[in-house]
Amino acid sequence: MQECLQAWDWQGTPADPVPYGEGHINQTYLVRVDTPGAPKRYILQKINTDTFRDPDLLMENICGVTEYLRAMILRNGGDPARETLHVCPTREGKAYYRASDGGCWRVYDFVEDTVCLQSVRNAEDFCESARAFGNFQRRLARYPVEKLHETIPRFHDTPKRLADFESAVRRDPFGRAEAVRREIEFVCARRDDCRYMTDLLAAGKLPLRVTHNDTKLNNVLLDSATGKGICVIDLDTVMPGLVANDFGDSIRFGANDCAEDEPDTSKVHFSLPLYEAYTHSFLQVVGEALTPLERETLPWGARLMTLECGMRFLADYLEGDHYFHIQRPAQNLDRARTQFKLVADMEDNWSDLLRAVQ
Ligand code: ADP
Ligand code: GN1
Ligand code: MG
Repeated sequence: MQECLQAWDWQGTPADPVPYGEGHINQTYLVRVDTPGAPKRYILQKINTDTFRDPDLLMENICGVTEYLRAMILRNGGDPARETLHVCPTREGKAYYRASDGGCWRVYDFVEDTVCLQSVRNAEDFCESARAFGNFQRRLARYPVEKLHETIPRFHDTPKRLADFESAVRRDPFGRAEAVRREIEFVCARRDDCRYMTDLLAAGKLPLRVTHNDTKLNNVLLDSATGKGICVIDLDTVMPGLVANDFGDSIRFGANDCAEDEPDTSKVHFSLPLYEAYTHSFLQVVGEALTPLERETLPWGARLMTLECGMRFLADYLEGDHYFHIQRPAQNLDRARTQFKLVADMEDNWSDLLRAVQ
């Protein structure tokens, strides 16, 4: 850690980094620097290079997108220090530092006076996250797509995720499959659903847009004074994708009153009012830009992002929890179960989900 800290010119003395946040992928730390005048805070992150195989291309994406957003925010009279991430270059002017042990580290300015929520406090929070993600997508609508690298190939290719899941079940390297037969059956019964969006894409009926691809509530920062959604973070997965997936991933995480890893599924309920609130705000911001079919398929985005995420959690559980960080055994199984409960609830309320979008 000391070696790594020396790679940046902190303009003061950095305190020992403290683990921060609840992301499942990278290792995130808060660094406080006592500078002459006010102390300054930074986010120091160890990039998960098992997940993001090519940190050069990853950081090229993030720098490209944040510089583009910065210029646009400035043109519109906004405050780029609060409305977009800012990558702090190393002493050598690089976007990240490769340590002697091969670990890859990056630093962002900490976006101050914001809150990052793990669940919505009220519908207004959820609407604010919808506006923030909607604006993010709108601002990037003309970003040169050819500049974006695919940081995780086929990230939201649900049939591919299904195939990976089925392979984990077949291999069952930890002998865990027998005890989760019911969950496996749940997925198998929905095999055909998995192709719904990818078939439309393959048929040329849905456009690819610049999307975030990981639009959960804790990837947006809200202003702590006003509650306004101001900064979209966690840009590792910005890639060409489907609008419905960005919409759907937000719904998956936020449209319920439980934690993603709630062990008691009887407490997990899909919230139609929260879904309606998000839909309303999201469409207010991006609605005009969507094709009729994009709009119609938003509920499918919710259903499939939730199913896909459940399959990913369950596959990781079967494979020994090597992808998503866990703090306790069976946490990934609990996560998978909450997702499946939400999918079942969405199916039961399907006509309401469709109606809200109309
Ligand atoms: P992961 O990919 O592991 O989810 P994130 O980039 O989402 O990592 O960061 C993890 C957490 O750290 C976020 O949920 C948020 O709480 C916090 N965070 C990340 N970047 C910033 C930032 N620039 N300012 C304030 N908080 C941040
Ligand atoms: C991961 O990185 P984080 O915690 O914001 C994952 C998402 C999942 C999410 C489930 C790169 O998001 O795809 O939907 O966990 N990110 C990656 O909570 O795999
Ligand atoms: Mg995150």
